[in-house]
Amino acid sequence: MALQSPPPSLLHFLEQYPGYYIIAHEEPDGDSIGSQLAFASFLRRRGKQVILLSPGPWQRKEIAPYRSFFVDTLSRAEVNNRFGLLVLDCSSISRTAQFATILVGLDTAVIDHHQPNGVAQGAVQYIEPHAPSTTLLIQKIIESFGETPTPEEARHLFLGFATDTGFFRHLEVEAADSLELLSRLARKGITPKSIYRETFGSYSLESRLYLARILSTMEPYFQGKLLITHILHEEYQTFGSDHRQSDPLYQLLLSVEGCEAVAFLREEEQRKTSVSLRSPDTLNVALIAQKLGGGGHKNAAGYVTSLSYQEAKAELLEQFRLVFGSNP
Ligand SMILES: [Mn+2]
Repeated sequence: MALQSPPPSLLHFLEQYPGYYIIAHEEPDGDSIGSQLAFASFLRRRGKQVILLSPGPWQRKEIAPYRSFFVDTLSRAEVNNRFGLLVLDCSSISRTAQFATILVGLDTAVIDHHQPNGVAQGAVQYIEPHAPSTTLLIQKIIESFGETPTPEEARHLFLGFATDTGFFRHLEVEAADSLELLSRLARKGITPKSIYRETFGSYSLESRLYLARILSTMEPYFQGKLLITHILHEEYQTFGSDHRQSDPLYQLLLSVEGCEAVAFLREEEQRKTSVSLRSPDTLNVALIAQKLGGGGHKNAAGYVTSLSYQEAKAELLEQFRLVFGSNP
């Protein structure tokens, strides 16, 4: 399946302004940050001013080295109204926390690979739900101008692709087109090996104990079709927020025989629980996440609720009861 190319309206948008704010969703990840960095570098090469914004919080190790390139506060008075706004890896500035009210009114283009939950923002949209990462869309934009990414841009683009695809594991029918784009990054000297070492090595021992703790909370429901794990507010504090990584957790649980979905509930505050959903194959967890106020992809989705862990779990089990048509 060929990935859509950027619409002419977007290429025009990128010529139109002397400068751009580039922002992406809160809780940045490799894809949002990699997309922002590569895009900023490319636009600067074209003589544009760029201000990179990120609402944070910065929780992931693989993006930590880039934090100093991003601005995390901006007052309404400081906003340059001659700039355009580029929203990446989400389709609404409502996902940008403190910036959502500040950037209202700027001409906006949205570049995203999620199916929009509701109406996407911006007069200009490049939304390709078949793209496994936003970085591939940025690469397609760069190539649409007849340019190629610099080696540094290529490294940022590869990083986003690698993290959003669980290092290639989640690629499906879009693989052929994606790997063609990737091959051009590899020609710049960016290899899976170098990105893997940079991204998935050097974790603290504590981060592995955190995984062990979560794994030990695993409860099977619906005859093992749904596996639920969690961490409570107090414990979440104890483990600290540095270098937490849950991808290996999903990898372990999704490989359990008979498992059709995995849920990880993180009670962040007494009345705030974030829920991550994964499925190995056909079960579409994005539909459940959307019903409960979130979004995502068929096999990886999530939402945040103002419920305690116990309440959030009850609400989630009710949704899965409808999916499986039986009691937990
Ligand atoms: Mn993404």
